[in-house]
Amino acid sequence: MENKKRGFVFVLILSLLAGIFSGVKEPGARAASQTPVKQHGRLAVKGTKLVDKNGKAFQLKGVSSHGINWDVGEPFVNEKALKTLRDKWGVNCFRVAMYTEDYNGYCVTDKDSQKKLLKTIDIAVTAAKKLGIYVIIDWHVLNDATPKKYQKQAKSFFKTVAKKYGAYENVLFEICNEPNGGASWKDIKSYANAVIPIIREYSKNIIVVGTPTWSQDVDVAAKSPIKKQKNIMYTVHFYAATHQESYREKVKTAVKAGLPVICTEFSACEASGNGNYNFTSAKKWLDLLDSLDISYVCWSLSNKNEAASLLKASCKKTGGFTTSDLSKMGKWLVKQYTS
Ligand code: IDC
Repeated sequence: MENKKRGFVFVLILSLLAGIFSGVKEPGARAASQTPVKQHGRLAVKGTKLVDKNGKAFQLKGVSSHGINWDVGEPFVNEKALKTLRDKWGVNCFRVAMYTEDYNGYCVTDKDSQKKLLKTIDIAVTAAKKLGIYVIIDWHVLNDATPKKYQKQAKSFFKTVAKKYGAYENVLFEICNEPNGGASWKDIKSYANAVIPIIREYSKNIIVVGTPTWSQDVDVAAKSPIKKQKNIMYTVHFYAATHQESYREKVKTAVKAGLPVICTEFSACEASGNGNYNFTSAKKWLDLLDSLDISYVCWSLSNKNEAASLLKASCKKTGGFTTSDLSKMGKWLVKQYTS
């Protein structure tokens, strides 16, 4: 080959190789350029559906922290853990759950602990923003039964977090996890009508409202939804070994009546968070929710020795989990989210 031709072929090969290698990015960099939030932006409600910035139906597939007021919850709320969830578990949403009345809950603890709880929420929101995943700030009403009990504290809490994070595209607000006991839909609505306008001063993002009987009665909420507010969703929670066909019917009824439903908490175990798994029932639930484009979030990222924990009790890592760190529930979930 003449020198000139040889030179040409050499340059051609070099440019081909350069082309190939410029397409091979470091996995982290690729993930960052295509994060769920970059792709889907600010979410909204259209009819019964959660939609993305292009108005297309969009499903959140998430994991919830355990209570950040407990040491089985708080340590797992960190960027490294959330990155593993995004990159290896197929998760696009993290729920940061802060109990209000149970042990060390926001409304029953001292000022220093309250500051620490706010700091943990900040870690979750900051990490989620950086990683481009959605984050739900959850006011975890449980032992307190009615959200009316700490309405004053809730108003002040949501003012703080909405002011701080309300402009972020990736933040959702869940204003009462599971009203129960005597808390009627009327009580919940009265609470929601007090808290929603405060959030709306700073944010147009999705607000999730709990429903009566531990967030099971979406059919009841559907009969009388909250008026004059946009981007409101109503939550149904299920623990598949306890809640079966009749509870799935409630979801169908609610959606048929036009209610935008989201599932911010579920597991395949019993409602106690423990006991047996029923993966057949759990699969039926996810199939139903998929068919209706309903988002779901699994309880919980913890190594507590209970069935709902996604990590084994022996897992001492707080991030960078591998398959061997996952409980039976964790393995099942990752399979659902990644296949
Ligand atoms: C459970 C935790 C458990 C904790 C308990 C406190 O898994 O470790 O001791 O709360 O009462 C819910 C609640 C959620 C529960 C979960 C399992 O929203 O807080 O977590 N559950 O019982 N609703 C139905 C089930």
